[in-house]
Amino acid sequence: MGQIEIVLGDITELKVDAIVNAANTSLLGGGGVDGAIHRKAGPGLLEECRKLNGCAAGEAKITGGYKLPAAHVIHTPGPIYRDGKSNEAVILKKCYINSMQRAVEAGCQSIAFPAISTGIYGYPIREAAVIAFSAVTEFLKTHPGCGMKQVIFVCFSSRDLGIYEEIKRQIEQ
Ligand code: AR6
Repeated sequence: MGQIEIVLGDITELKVDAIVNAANTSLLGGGGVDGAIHRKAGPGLLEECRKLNGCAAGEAKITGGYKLPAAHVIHTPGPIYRDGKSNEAVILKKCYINSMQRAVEAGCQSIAFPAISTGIYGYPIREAAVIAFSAVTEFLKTHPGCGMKQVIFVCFSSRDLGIYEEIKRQIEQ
């Protein structure tokens, strides 16, 4: 767990090797964190995304960071939350695992995640945060020597920050 940090703030301001975008399957931009990332990265990002032919929910594709301080953006469409019984947890876990995989393949040593699916897509924050921690912890355990030194969970509200900190404490016990 030593590599995992939680911060409150705007993911578009982080100077890390990769930030993760909670995208949609078109990869052509949208609202929320997706909109913020595209606005700050500039039109080059959209141009590169157009060539990717979209992305299925749970999968992840990597691009450059353009005008962002981050070197890369990893785009992953999360599940749209329906009732909690429609494969949402499986898809959300895949978002974290596949994003870690893309980052490691690109030689990234630091990565920052937003709380995927918990905004416009309606995933309950507490359940989503448990999945975020367990997926990343599992990836780091099963990929020793992958070179990932720092995983940052970026919370956009102090309420989300409190929930993430509580879950981290529970897991560390
Ligand atoms: N930095 C960090 N976190 C942020 C930022 C930011 N700048 N802005 C929002 N968040 P959402 P989703 C948080 O809605 O639920 C888009 O239209 C936000 O508070 O961005 O996966 C896409 O194109 C929440 O905790 O993504 C899709 O259509 C988290 O990021 C759809 O929204 C995710 O909220 C994806 O919905």
